[in-house]
This record gives sequence, C-alpha cells and structure tokens, in this order.
Amino acid sequence: MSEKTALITGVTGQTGSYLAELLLKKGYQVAGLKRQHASYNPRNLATCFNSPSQFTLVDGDMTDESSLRSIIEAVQPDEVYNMAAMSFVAESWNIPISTNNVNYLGFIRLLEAVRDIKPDAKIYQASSSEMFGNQAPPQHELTRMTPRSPYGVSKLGAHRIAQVYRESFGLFISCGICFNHESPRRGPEFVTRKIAIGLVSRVIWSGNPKFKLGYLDAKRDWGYAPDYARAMWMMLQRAAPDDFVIATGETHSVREYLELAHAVSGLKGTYRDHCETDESLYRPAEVYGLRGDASKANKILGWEPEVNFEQLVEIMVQSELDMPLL
Ligand code: G4F
Repeated sequence: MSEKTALITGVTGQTGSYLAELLLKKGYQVAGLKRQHASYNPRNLATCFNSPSQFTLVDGDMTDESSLRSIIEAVQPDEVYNMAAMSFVAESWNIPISTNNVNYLGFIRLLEAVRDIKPDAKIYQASSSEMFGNQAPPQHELTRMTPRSPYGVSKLGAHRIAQVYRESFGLFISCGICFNHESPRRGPEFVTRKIAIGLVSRVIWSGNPKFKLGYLDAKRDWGYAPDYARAMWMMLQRAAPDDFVIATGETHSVREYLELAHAVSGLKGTYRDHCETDESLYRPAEVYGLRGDASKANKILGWEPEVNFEQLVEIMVQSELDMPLL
C-alpha cells in the first residue's frame, strides 16, 4: 500500500471524485478541496466518506491564494491534482472573468503555493480538448491550439503556464489534455447527462412530451470518466513530467448519442418524438469536431480506455433508469 498524500482540488465533481476513490484504493491519504458553502452531490463522495481515516474534505477557494497556501502547508501533498474548474463551456460566455479567475489565475495561485511550500510535489493539471477549437481531427499533443470559448482560453492559459513553470522552476507538472469524459456523476447541464435525464426523468417518468437541445451535429470523443482518472494517476507515477492527450479515438455526433440513448431507453418511435432543437441553446462559437489521438499515452503510460461509446451510452441511460433525477 502507498503512503503517499494527495490533494485533489475539485474533488466534489465527477472526475475528482472518481480520482479520490482510485487513490484511496491505492492506500493514499487524500485531502479533497471544496469551496466553502458550495453545493455538491454528496453521492459523488459516498465511497470516500467510508474511509474516514484516509479521506478529509478541506474548505478552500481557487480565487483565494491564502486558503490554498494554508492547505498546502497543512496537507504537505506528494501529489496535487488540479481538477477545480468552471467546466461548463456554454456558461463561460456569460462569466468569462470568473471562468478565467478560477481556471487560469486559480491555477497560478496553486502553483505559487506549491512552489513556495512543497516544491517537490508532483502536479497534475486538467487541460482540455476545448483548447484545440476547430483544428482538424485527430488532435494530438502537437496540434495547434485555437480555442473558441472563454473556457477554452482559460484552459489554454493554464496549460501554457504549466509549461512555463515546468521549464523555469523545474516543477513536476503533467497536463492531461482530456477529451470529453462522462458518467452518471456528470452535472445535468452537460449534454450526455441532459439527454439521459431528458429521456428518462422528463419523458418516461414525468410524462413531459419533449425536451430541448441545442446543436446536434457537433462531434465529440466521449469516454468514461473513471478511465480518465486512471490516466491522471498514471501520469504522476512517471519519473519526468509530460503532456498527454487522453481520448478514445472515436468520434460521434450529439445526434448519434441521442439516437442510441433513445434506443436504450426503450421509448417507442424516434428521438424526434421526444426531443426538439432550440436555436437559443446554440453557442456563440461551436467546436465542431473533436477526436483525440491518445497514442502517446498508450505508448508511454500503457493507458487505454476500457469503456467504449456504446457501453458509455448504456451506462448513462441505465443509471438514469435505475435512479431517476426527479
Ligand atoms: O456536454 P457539453 O456541454 O460538453 P463540451 O462543451 O464539449 O465540454 C466538455 O468537454 C470538454 C472537453 O472537450 C471539457 F473541457 C469541458 O469542461 C466539458 O467537460 O457539450 C457537448 C456538445 C457541444 O457541441 C454542444 O454545443 O453538445 C452540444 N449540445 C447540443 N445541445 C449541447 C446541447 N450541450 C449542452 N450542454 N446542452 C445542450 O442542450
């Protein structure tokens, strides 16, 4: 068993919570940072709370450097996973400044605290495929980055500053350029979960005739969040830091996801009978086609995804059928 200590910012979110579970299984002491008074789904951390001698929640804020410094001082982490973010791309046009304050400046605050207090800690930064914008697929580590949203810009800023701190100060910082990763713990505003909730909780259970979606022809490379948490841990077990694309290599449109989810839900007819598009849900600028090339992660880390697209859709819809969000 490991005797390492990890700090996970954003532990209450989807991937942060899976990562915490993984590290606890490996014997880590895990401190999870959550924002004071922030609401979150306690189900995400139910398993972690079953290990009270290994898991603690600490209050902190990515916009408050003193809180980050106190936490690093108290926890003395061997590994720091920065999962905290304003992660909903569509919302980032409404709150561009706070998006960058958390995702970009927040990461610099964290780096400064680590550099000063625990410079030998290994750091993982959750970078995003949104950084690529509309560059032609497949996107890989060397693909040009041309983000199209305030969110994408904030993630690119953090990605670049990670490289600068690595080169300038010798910090161990690895960035996972993660493509979309989903699970039943996904927030209800993201399209994979919104579709599962729409079909099951709205149409089947509540009897609403239809639910609304935005642009259906955008393509994404969707994987299963626990597979991505495993990749993050693998990156920090290397002797040297590096950046890795984490993706399945498959791409599907939102429409394809919807069609398959509709079939899995058991509803009669086609998805058009239960879902309509609403142009007011379109984004000011769309990223049309993401498909990642994770061959570097496969070669160097030995990482590969265990859940494919069809299995993911099944997991999303079945989980909603088992435990509807009413
Ligand atoms: O589920 P989404 O909101 O995810 P998006 O924007 O791709 O971002 C997610 O993945 C990124 C990695 O590439 C992360 F960095 C980011 O934090 C987040 O986890 O939207 C997926 C696609 C988009 O093209 C969107 O326009 O679905 C389209 N879409 C169509 N109708 C919709 C809807 N998205 C949402 N959220 N809601 C809709 O009604």
